[in-house]
Amino acid sequence: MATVRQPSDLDDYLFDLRGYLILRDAIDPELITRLNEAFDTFPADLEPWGWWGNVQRSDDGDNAKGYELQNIVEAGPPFEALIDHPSWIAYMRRYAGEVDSYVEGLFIDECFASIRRSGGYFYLHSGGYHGAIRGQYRYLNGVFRCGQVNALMALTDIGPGDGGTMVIPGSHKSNFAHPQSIGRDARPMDDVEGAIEVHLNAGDVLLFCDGITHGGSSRTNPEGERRVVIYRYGPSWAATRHGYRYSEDLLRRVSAPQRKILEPVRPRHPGETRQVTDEYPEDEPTG
Ligand SMILES: O=C(O)CCC(=O)C(=O)O
Repeated sequence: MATVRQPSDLDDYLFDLRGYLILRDAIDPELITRLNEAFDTFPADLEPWGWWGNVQRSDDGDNAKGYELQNIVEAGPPFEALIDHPSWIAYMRRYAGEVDSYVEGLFIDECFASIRRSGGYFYLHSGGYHGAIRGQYRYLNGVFRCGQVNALMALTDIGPGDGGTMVIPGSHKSNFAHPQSIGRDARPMDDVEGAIEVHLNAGDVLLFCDGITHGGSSRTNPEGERRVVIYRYGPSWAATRHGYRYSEDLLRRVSAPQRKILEPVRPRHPGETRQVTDEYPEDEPTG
């Protein structure tokens, strides 16, 4: 069993200050290889909004110049290994898991694979100003209460010109709209004052509160592609953002702790005698 990486005092300090952390070497090379091999099998001819099993192609318009697959946890074992990955799961629990409350726990409300090719970018969005509660950053009375914390996992090296994620450090607490921010109008972030581009090596993970102003820089390198997987974690009571439902096969196959993240609130059917205080018995067999 891999060691669970725990957030340090410095992690807490930097996450609070900046709204993001970089977890270096978070995914071991063997899993990176398996994830890249899985990417190689994605059907290239899948139409936008076409389905591949319980996974749907869902490109961000034409801006990303690439290929996105939503509900990617349904695409096989390497993606299942990411659900409660030991390098970041303790961070997610601490920052978004409603610690020390009656609804303690996590839920993955969106997960997707993203390939970005030359010319692609992701527009500037989010930030503390008029931020949705879903993406909020909060630390109060000794506990974090973030509405959503993302793990953006690099499967390829992402350096200058590769279309790296951009963030405005500290903007998760911003009380003002960025003067260069003009809404969801597909504006790239490249020349936005205060924004920095995050460079990652394959295996690194960018962990960020969704309330930070962020986006993706324009990919200028003509060759190759940027490959990332993004899992968004929220509190146990959250709902799936786009309405995807995890299949019974997946829910049966994964481990009990993983199932609890995918389906923290068990559906209740007429005739069941489970008490409401017995929402998710730990000893329930999952196979
Ligand atoms: O693709 C990226 O680097 C940024 C992704 C993003 O903006 C998001 O997940 O909300």
